[in-house]
Amino acid sequence: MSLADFPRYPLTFGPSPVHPLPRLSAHLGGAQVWAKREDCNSGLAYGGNKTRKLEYLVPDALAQGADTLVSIGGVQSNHTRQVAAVAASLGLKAVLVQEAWVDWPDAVNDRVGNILLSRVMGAEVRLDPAGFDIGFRDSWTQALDDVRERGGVPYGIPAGASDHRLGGLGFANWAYEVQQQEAELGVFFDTIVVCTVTGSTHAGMIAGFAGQDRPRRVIGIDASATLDKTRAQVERIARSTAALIDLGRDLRDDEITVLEGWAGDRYGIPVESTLDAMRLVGRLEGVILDPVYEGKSMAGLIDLVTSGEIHKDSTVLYAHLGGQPALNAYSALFRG
Ligand code: 5PA
Repeated sequence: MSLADFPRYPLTFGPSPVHPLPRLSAHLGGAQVWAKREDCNSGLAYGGNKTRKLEYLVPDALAQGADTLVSIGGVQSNHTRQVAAVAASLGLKAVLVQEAWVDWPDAVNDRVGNILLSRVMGAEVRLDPAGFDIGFRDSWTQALDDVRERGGVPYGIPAGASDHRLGGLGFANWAYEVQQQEAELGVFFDTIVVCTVTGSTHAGMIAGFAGQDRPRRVIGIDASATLDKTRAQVERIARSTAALIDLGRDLRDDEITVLEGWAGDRYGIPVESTLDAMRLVGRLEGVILDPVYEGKSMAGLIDLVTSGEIHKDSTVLYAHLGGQPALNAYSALFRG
């Protein structure tokens, strides 16, 4: 089966916007930096990268007769907020396990931002004390069982909609969307920079770009601070997605690049480079990044461009994957 053969339920506005970041590019004095904006890709609760992945999971959920989407993430998970929005828009229920992924002292951490939005949209939110882990969890299995016990038909969506047979398809499709937009804009992005945690965003891109003629670098910036798990998951999902869409060859190891150095010691806790990147892009471009994901991947991009690791002649596409609602739980960092 090729990618076009998989059913896709539209949840986005269409191709997400692509535009240059001229003041950031001038400031860095190196490569030309552009952004592709998954943070405004949909009218469903601000959208984001999961909305795009879910376009390929929803037909499967509907075909199975599901009436409840069951998923998992941290208290400020963007993913679970997008699951809540998609469920609402389809007339389904949502059960969300919200784990204590980040030990963050903000007094309103479990009341504002993403979790607030999920509650507004009617999701059943279950707070769970477990810490950060991108793997499968008993609490999630329990939530699936609870729905069945009540007589419902659950559809399980793992963390970040990643470790799922169809999880890589949304961003494999993104790769083809980029190719189309390049043709329209008369530009070629030789380097893509993307934040990676549960892995299927980056992995889907790798599989999608691998099917195109012109080679390019797809650089994943780790924001999990559990690099080995994330790298293994990216590799596994990239290979399974490539097989699923009949790439016709194995991926080479050099097509899978996850860089460390900008996550800090812990998932969800911004470090100085994260906050510097957020301020820089906010002040120069009026573009908002979050302290958990995009601030970290942008910090990576900034360093790679200024060090010349991404060459001066490069044209770089920064994948902005969303995440701004969580900023409400980090207000103390920006008071002074
Ligand atoms: C997330 C993920 P992947 O998990 O597909 O690697 O994407 C990383 C990522 N940017 C990048 C933003 C804004 C994200 O929300 N978020 C998770 C969540 O629960 O929100 C899955 C971890």
